[in-house]
Amino acid sequence: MTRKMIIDTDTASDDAVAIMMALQTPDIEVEAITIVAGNMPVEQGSINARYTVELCGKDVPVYIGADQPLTREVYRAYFFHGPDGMGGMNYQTTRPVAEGHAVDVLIDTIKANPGIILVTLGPLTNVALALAKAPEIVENVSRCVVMGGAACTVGNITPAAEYNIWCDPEAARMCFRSGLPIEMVGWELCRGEANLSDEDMRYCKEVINTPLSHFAIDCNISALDANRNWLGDPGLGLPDPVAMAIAIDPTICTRSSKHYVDVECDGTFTRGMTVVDQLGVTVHETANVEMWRPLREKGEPWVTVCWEIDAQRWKELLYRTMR
Ligand SMILES: [Ca+2]
Repeated sequence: MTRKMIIDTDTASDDAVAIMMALQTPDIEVEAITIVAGNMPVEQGSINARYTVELCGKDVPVYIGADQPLTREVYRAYFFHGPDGMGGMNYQTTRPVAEGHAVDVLIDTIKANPGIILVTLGPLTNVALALAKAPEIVENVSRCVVMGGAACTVGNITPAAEYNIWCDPEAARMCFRSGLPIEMVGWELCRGEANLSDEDMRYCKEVINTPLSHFAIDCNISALDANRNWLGDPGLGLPDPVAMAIAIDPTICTRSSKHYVDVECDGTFTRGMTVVDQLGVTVHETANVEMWRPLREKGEPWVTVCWEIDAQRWKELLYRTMR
């Protein structure tokens, strides 16, 4: 049986690999790709997504959405992904942008496909706008896999926050409070042994040696550099593809648990921090945790936090989709 999916993305190099993985998975049917502002302006993100769709030989429509966060000024990630978001490879496509606004497409597609899987690979602006317009869509989403946040650990854009959540914290808060069945895949899950090592990248290019395997590594050349020089990781970190791997095969996440998660919007040092009630302390009636009441009143914790992945199996899934 095929599973339906819709992908919301600020398509830069790791998003492109995640999109490729979904398109290359036989039992996944991607209904639409919606572009949000984040790493890239929406026009560039849409070129990168359309090029990826074309390279995979598919026909999935790509729609443009919000070109800035709800209330903040947008902050791009050129420093990380290169001027085009694709390591300076400047891929071009003749495929047109699909007509319609991403927010309406999210609403209509989710309404038309009960049980659909929503995967978010960028700031949550489009999804928050869709929820504001049509909160009932929450009921139709079977899983909402969010690449975003940092569960009880360091951030990547500030010491406290991961980029997607930090970029539009108000939107993220709306999503985390909405009741969407979020599976939070923090950026930390792509670090360390989940990085592609030099040997892994050589394997992709020389052993798998397909147009897709070359594409996946080539477009991430800036990201590889930034990951090593800015973040001190050993190789290439691929946050969006790790989230997509879990969306495709949930058993790649080997340890998870449900918690209340809220997003810091006002903090001087902690804007965009995903605050996870890991120990369940907010259930106690104390003045210290009064601000968690809106979440408690919605019922039991519903956000699934992914804590660990099987790094070898994530890589095997990635390799399979390159062939
Ligand atoms: Ca992204």
